[in-house]
Amino acid sequence: MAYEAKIIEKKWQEIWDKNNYFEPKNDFSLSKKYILSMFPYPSGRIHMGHVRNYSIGDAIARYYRKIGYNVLHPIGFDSFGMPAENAAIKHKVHPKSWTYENIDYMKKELFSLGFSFSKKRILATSDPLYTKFEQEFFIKMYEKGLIYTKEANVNWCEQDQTVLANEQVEDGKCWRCGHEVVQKKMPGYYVKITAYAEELLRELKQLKDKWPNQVLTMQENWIGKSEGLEFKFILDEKSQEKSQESYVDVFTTRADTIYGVSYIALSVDHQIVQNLISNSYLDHIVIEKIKQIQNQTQRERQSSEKEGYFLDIYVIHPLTKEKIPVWVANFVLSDYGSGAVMAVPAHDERDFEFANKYGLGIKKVIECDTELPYVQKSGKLIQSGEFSGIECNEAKEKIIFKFEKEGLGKRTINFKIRDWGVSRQRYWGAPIPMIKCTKCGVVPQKVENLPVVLPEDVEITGEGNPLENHPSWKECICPKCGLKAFKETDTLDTFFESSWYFARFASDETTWQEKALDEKSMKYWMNVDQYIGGIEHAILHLLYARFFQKALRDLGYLNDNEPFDRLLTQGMVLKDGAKMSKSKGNVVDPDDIIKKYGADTARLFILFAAPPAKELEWNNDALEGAYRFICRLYDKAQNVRKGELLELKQENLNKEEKYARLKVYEALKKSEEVYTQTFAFNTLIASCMEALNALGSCKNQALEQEAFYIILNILEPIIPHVCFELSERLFGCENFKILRPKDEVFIKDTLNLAVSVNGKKRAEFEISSSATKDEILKTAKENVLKWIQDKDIIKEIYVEKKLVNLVIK
Ligand code: ANZ
Ligand code: ZN
Repeated sequence: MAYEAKIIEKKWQEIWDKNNYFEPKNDFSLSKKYILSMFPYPSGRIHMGHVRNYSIGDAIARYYRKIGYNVLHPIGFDSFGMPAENAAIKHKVHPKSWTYENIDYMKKELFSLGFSFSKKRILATSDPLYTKFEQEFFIKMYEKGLIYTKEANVNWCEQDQTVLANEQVEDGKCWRCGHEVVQKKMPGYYVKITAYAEELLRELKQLKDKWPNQVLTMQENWIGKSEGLEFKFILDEKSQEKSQESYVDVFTTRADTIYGVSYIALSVDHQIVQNLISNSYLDHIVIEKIKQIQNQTQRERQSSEKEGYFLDIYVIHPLTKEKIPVWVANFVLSDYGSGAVMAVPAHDERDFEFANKYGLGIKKVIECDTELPYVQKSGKLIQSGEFSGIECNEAKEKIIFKFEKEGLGKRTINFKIRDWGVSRQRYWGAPIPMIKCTKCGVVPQKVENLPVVLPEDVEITGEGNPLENHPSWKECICPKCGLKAFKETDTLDTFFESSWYFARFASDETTWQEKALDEKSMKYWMNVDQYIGGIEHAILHLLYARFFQKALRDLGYLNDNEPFDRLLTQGMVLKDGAKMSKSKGNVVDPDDIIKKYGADTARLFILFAAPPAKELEWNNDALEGAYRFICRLYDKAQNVRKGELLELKQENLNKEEKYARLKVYEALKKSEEVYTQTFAFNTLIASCMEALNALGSCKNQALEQEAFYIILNILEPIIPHVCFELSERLFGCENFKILRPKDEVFIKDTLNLAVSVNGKKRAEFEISSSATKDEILKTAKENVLKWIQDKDIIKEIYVEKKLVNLVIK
């Protein structure tokens, strides 16, 4: 019986299919595990990153199934989005047929890898049924004030001709195509993620040790909570006249440094700056520069060299009454705090750099021996009036207290996170279910008329919004007044779809037609026990999904506060040191591996080559190695006695046999922690290999049987086809349950003892733990004959289970 991967893989996939092996049970009295790997975008083919992601998830899901859990392990497709439209432009195919053909192909690929996904709960987010409920959520959120529309500066990608969320701009470039992002004022819909900023931050604490630290830190920084003081600097009389404003509001986290303020810096979009421009108080060169800065993203402004201009106006310091110059500066964000900064060069990096460049004052107000800027939050205040001599943290509190008491300012909390802009000017997305009526303004669609579906007859040219350009699609009747109105022609950001698919999966599929989310299922299946996916989603998807969970909870759809209990971020798959990607031409196609070696080899290799969270370097030799291991397992199984397990008595085993059995049980013991805690599959596989080696030449049938029974069980989640096949042949498949480790196997029945002569260690020997003291001393002497020959032994000392010491003359 040679190992024929193709035949057995096909056989078992059919059996699993026929018996609905991997469908979740609707028996809610069982203990459950919801294991989810991030669903793929249907780009065309499965790549090695997918294979890795799904091999990890599948191993975990199969393990829990094996130990008796009711397991939900679904898969679907994140199927709206730009690439479908780009394909339409390039290959003249309809985005819909391109998408669904890809889905069909990728489904086949996924199932050929033997992943234990539920087949009844497969979905694609571009399905009209999915759109229907998504639009329902949109309307409910809109009615609750969690979605609103406004005209605002947005990130615009010229290449993709669409708006991007802040989270989708990376270093001033489009996360998708890498094109420069520009600022553009446009109307759009916004999701009020800021309403949950506090909760999103607070609950990160509960995810500690369950999510990777790196992800938690990234989310914490992105949410960016700061506590500080907000207060006014009054403009002097002449400056009020010029700027038509009476004061500048600033936000500071360092109220303790207030005596060190030497200038005020305004953002380029600040009202005062705008007023000075329209009243012609600024030089045209300066105006030009300001406009240039306005065209940059906030991020670019911050990363460029510090740049600014004196505005020729002044404010009065509220405590010292000094006259302080006001500047406009590129590093001041217009949408953070009040868009103005009280600059303290002596104690802030940016303020220092700017002051140095433009020769502005630098006043030290915290005692320190180091060079400026001194940015630590410790030390006593100096040159700070009544607050001099006080520790800065305490002084900060006192100053805030004073400002609040005298009505000059107030304690404020600011968040960096911004509301999520979800309008996209593209075709292949879920239409935003809103109507624009000239009489009634913006009106939601009636829920009973959902879904609002996309027209099929569109021309996709890459220029302009295809729904806007469609001759008739947008025309409709206003649900409020019945007059002619227009549909919103923007579609939703695809991250909207991926923000709730996990909840949809958890819903019993027999309820899918009627409702978005089935309450009983939500209670039972949510939240996801183990989520597995790429680190690239650390902020974007994982933050949106957490928001959605909370919003849906508050709309009464589900109960849990957090969607994902535990998160594993898998490392990238590399080849020749670089991420596998089409553009680098270093991809290995999973299909080729399956064809050549079989799915089990692909799975084994990918789980053996590196711990899941680490990068994995592709290695053809290791791939061959994985294949050879499976062949060897297969080979050895030939000699194993079939049928019922024979009785195996520990005391009847010889030394080699005991050792082999110990190795098998060590692997078994390890399997539990690997599958449920560490996910260090590589070490578990190594243990199985070791056990198989130790079994080497053992001729004990009972031992071999037991060893195979256990090893096949341990490896089934990793190489399921092979293990199912061999288990069936050897034991009949129904036996396929994991054994508990037996303690007796771990009890060692020999001792290792050292022998010293006059305190100097001379030898070591192994002896049965049941040996008597006389036997031990006798053996000890035999081991050190060389040193005690012809000598008188005056003392024999035995330290129990440790050593023998012989004292000679
Ligand atoms: C004076 C000061 C002195 C500051 C000092 C810092 C250190 P985080 O922690 O990120 O919230 N700031 C306020 N509004 C700003 C804006 N719109 N654009 C850029 N910077 C702004 O940062 C808060 C600090 O960033 C504030 O505290 C303010 O500078 C600056 F030794 O005030 B600070
Ligand atoms: Zn109307």
